[in-house]
Amino acid sequence: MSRLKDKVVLITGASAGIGKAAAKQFAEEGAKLILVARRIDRLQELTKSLKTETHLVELDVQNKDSVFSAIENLPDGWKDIDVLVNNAGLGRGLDKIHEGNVDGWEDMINTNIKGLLYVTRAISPHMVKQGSGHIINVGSIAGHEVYPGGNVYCATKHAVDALTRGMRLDLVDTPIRVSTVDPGLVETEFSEVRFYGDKEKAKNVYQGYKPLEPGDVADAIVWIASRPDHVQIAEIIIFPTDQGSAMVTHKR
Ligand code: 8X3
Repeated sequence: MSRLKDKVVLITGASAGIGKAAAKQFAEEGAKLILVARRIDRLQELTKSLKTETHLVELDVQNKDSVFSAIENLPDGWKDIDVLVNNAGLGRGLDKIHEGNVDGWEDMINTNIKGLLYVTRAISPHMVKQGSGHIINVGSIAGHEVYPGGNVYCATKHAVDALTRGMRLDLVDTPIRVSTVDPGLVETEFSEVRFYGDKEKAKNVYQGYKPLEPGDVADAIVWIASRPDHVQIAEIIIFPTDQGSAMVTHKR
């Protein structure tokens, strides 16, 4: 039987991409899901195909008060979260630093760093109290390398890397595990959001080679979460076979 059967898994950014794929895979393992996203209609649509118990939370992780009150007000039966997948994240623009869009910078910092912190701060005390739990952050190769125009996005993902390592240190005297999955190029809505809805530009990012699919990353997340309690996978970096580094992709 799967080690994830009846575990409560909370996924942020669950309405699309890696979060959605992870929801599907955790459901197949028999986990109970708290799905968090801004777009509740998309979550409702997703749950129709999930054969497991779900609880949906409409929430923008940027909103500090809403994050804490949503976690505080989880209904009975959903309060004891076993696995937190900090997946919500976005990129905004690929402009040089002197031409950057400041609102886009704030969006990235507020979601990728501050949102992740709010959710973690709201949930981790319960994990410590219950004496079990697993925090899985979704980072990026941009947390290990910097590329032109990546400036603030890369900074936020470097912050996620630092926070993952910091959390692991702070929680070492508890049974809580902390892991990160850091993908390279995955075909999701990421580039469309990065380029403010420019579908053509976004499509171009994934052309000429085979990018990762969201399910490839979800595979790693679910594998990490299903290791025995004494096994803590620190970090997994995943590239498509056609990618050699953040900057090097082989286009055929
Ligand atoms: C997204 C991957 O390489 O576009 O995190 O930064 S990349």
